[in-house]
Amino acid sequence: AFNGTWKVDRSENYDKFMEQMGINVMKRKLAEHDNLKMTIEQTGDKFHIKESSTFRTKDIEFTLGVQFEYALADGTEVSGTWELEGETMRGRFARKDNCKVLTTSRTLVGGELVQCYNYEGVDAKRIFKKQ
Ligand code: MYR
Repeated sequence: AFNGTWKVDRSENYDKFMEQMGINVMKRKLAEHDNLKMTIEQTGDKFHIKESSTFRTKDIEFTLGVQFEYALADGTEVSGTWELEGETMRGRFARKDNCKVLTTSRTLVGGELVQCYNYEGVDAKRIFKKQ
């Protein structure tokens, strides 16, 4: 159901979330307009995601429930897993630099893909439209 190409349409509280992550104001301004696009290809419990933004293009592969490493666009390295809970993908990732946990989820709401983020008490959302 997540398969397809998703382009970010709007964000909620994303600036505050990035601030909590320790990202400086200049990078935050650029990140607000990153034109993030994700092409998601799910085959069974395996996912292949092609991520592209004004920062980079990146290929990500993971299996549900299996730990993997990922570097955020600002270089912050995290390690964790995605799980499927009903129709919702739930991710739990620990930063390698401080061991603090970032949780995230992906769910489909009215034809849009809603990705929620939480880090140290701050929640944000990014909402994607299918291309
Ligand atoms: C993926 O499924 O796209 C790869 C794994 C995602 C890991 C967690 C993503 C959190 C991204 C937060 C961006 C925050 C920038 C401060």
